[in-house]
Formats: sequence, C-alpha cells, structure tokens
Amino acid sequence: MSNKIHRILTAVAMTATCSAAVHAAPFTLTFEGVGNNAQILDFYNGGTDSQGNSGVNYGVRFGSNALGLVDEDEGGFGNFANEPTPSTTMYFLNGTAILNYAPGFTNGFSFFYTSVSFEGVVRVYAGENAAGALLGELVLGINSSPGTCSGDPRGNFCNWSAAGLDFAGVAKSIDFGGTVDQIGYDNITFGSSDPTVRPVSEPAGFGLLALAGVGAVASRRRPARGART
Ligand SMILES: [Ca+2]
Ligand SMILES: [Ca+2]
Ligand SMILES: [Ca+2]
Repeated sequence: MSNKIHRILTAVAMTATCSAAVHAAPFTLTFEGVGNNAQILDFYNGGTDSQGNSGVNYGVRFGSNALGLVDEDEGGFGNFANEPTPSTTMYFLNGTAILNYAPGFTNGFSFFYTSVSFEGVVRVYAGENAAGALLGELVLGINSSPGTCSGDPRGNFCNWSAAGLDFAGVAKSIDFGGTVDQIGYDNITFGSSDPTVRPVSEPAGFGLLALAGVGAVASRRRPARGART
C-alpha cells in the first residue's frame, strides 16, 4: 500500500496570476472541476488552472505549488476516500499550497484535511503570498490510518477532519502546509471559522462537527455518503 496521497508523479508546469472580485457572503472552494494534478492557479480567479479548466470567480488566486487531485476511483491519481466533496481535493508536491485573497477577509475560515503519517500546519498572513504579519496558526494532527476506515472503494487517506481558524486583523493569504504528498485539503470555506456554517450552494448531507477558535482541531469520522460502497 502506498503511504502517499497520490499514486503517480508528474511534472508540474508554470504559472500566471492576476486578481479581482469581492464576495462578501461565505463561499466554499470544493476544487470540483480542477484538473487531476493541475496547478489550481486562477481557477477561482476568473482564469483557469494549468489544464485550462475554470470555476467560479471568487477572486481567489493559488500559488504555483497548489495542485488539484482527483480520486483514483474517478480516474485520477488520488489515494484518498470519503472526501467532503467528491472527487477532487487540493495537495502539493513542492513547498506549500498558498491561497491569496487580495481583497482580504476578516471572519475566519474553515476547511477539511486528511493526513496519515505527518502533522500539517496552516498559517494565515496579513499580506499576499504568505508575507506580512502572521495572524494565526493551526497545527493539524494525523487523522487517517490505513485499515481503520473504508475506502470508496480505494484510498488510504480516508478520514477527513474539520478545522477552523479565527484571527485578528485582515488576512490576504493562507499557507496550507505539511509534508509534501502527505496531506490533502478540501472544502475551504471563507466567512466563518465554523465548518458547520455552510454556504447556500453547499450540498446537503454534509453535516459535521462544531468547532471554532484559534487552535481548534477536531477529528471525527465523517458520516457515510451516497458515493461510498
Ligand atoms: Ca472518493
Ligand atoms: Ca477513493
Ligand atoms: Ca472536493
């Protein structure tokens, strides 16, 4: 069994950036529609990922290390299961995955992650590209272990935990870190540090834990979804 979150290594290409748009209401980045192993780049910024796919323009721009990863059960390279929104997640093979939101945000954010062997860490900064003052930090404990949860049908990274982070000030970037190829992220929601607060567009049946505040991490098995077998 592989202990990496993706099955096949491929080279990643280069990048281009720009920024725009402000969305006041909470919104969630599910990564659905991002290409398998594509650089996410301007997928959520009115542009495209490195494979030419585009999503809703939320004014969110990703650094060149942030990659989409599709579940291998759906034809991608992902060694994961039970992802909050099937079948695409975010991971990285170099550095860390940096998210930039030029207008800035103030009301916290939440996300889901999976990790088998190594802790992860998420940091929030006042400037873009993980620069400026560090506004908050969250250490993410290991939450998955092969053999302790069911795949869908395959995937060793099979347990997803919700995490939320509040901070003081205005943030313009989030640094999703950890060990390369060892942690996956999904459902990044802006506008609340409480993962149970969902945008209107969020699919039903995605109920999970309640937690909020700096340093709060929880790990509970998410309920089975229809996609599981
Ligand atoms: Ca899946
Ligand atoms: Ca799977
Ligand atoms: Ca997803």
